Amino acid sequence: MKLYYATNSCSLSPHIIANEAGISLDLEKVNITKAPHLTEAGQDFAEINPKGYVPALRLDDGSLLTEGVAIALYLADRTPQSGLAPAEGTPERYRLLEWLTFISSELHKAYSPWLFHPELGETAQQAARAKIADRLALIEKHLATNAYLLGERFSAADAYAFTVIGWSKWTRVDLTPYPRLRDYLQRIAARPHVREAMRAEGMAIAAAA
Ligand SMILES: N[C@@H](CCC(=O)N[C@@H](CS)C(=O)NCC(=O)O)C(=O)O
Repeated sequence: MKLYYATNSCSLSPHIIANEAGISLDLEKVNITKAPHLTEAGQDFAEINPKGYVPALRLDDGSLLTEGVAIALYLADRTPQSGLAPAEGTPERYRLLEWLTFISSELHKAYSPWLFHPELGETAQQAARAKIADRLALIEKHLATNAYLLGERFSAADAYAFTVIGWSKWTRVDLTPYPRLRDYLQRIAARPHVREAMRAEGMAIAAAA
């Protein structure tokens, strides 16, 4: 399988999940900062994924799977023993879907594109920051009684949350009101498979908070 990724982007999440699941991926970097987005092999990424964004996963049958949540579940389900995704039909599975959806629609898409494009204006950015603050407060509360989003065990949702909330340092989202969240991010940042994914993508290995 090959993961199309961009450094410092949401594609870190499936990369972490693959590492944690013991799945070895081929990696191809995409430059999403310039149009057209070119892969490191020089191909226009739109020819590979017409949606134009990462992550995208080339499966072993040659087909392409897109959307971070779908890719996260696909990878986690390859190794049920990893505990990254509870089994289908269990109550915990729906909790995982609940968290993945929350991170995707309420956090990921509040940080991005709004906080990465100053040209969108200070009013839009302040509105995005206010929404993000409310949502981080919910996670902070959850972490009062849970080590991870699904309870005591690291799951695919934590890989995604770590990736997205990790953007706070570049987007002026203040994490000081959330001590448990900062501790959670640091615990995840210390995981060997997380460090390995970050290193492979050329990211700075440092505490996320
Ligand atoms: N709905 C997609 C969104 C993915 C997304 O926003 N990817 C960003 C990086 S975090 C990207 O590749 N942006 C480049 C672009 O939109 O041109 C998903 O959840 O996977």
